[in-house]
Amino acid sequence: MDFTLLATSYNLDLGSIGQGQRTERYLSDLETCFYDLSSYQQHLLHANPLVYTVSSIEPGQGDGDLHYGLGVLYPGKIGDEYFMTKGHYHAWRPAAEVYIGLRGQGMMLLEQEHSDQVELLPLGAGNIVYVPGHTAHRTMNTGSEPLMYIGVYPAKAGHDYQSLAKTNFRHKVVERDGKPTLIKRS
Ligand code: S6P
Ligand code: ZN
Repeated sequence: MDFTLLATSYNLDLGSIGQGQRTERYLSDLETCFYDLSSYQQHLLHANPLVYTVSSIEPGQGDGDLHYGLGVLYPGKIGDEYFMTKGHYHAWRPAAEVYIGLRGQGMMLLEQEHSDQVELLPLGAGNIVYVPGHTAHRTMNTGSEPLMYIGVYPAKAGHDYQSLAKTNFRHKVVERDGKPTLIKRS
């Protein structure tokens, strides 16, 4: 256990948290995510913006330990599809997660692995989303300022991106009449 990580603080104006390990994802890292490939490639010809960062705090690695991370997801769109995270299952499938919205406006897409159950839930300042185990989850920024949230999850959860690499979720979330709309992929 790293006792120096028992207390930390976050700064939403800086989008930073304590001594968190920061991961950066640029548009070019998300090539399997956006359905409108020509808009995606067009965008990349002009710029490769930072889409999101995650800064994680990992005090312990035991079976009962928790990790948490501050996510900062920037606003933007590719065609009619919002800037989003890659999305993942937890490698240890039973691991659930709690997302606490701190600033901005967004949504979470949840898809259960072994059923057709799908949820599109608000995640912004004032919202909390519980992600059950065995559930793929992805976050979208549907607003015009950075979306900031904290996710708390079992230390042994891990990430499984591979299982989603082909299907890229069963649904996409696009803007229709100014609103986030869930559409089943054909
Ligand atoms: C970890 C948790 C979040 C995500 C973050 C980025 O279990 O769900 O910290 O890592 O939202 O998403 P992704 O799909 O790139 O890991
Ligand atoms: Zn997760």
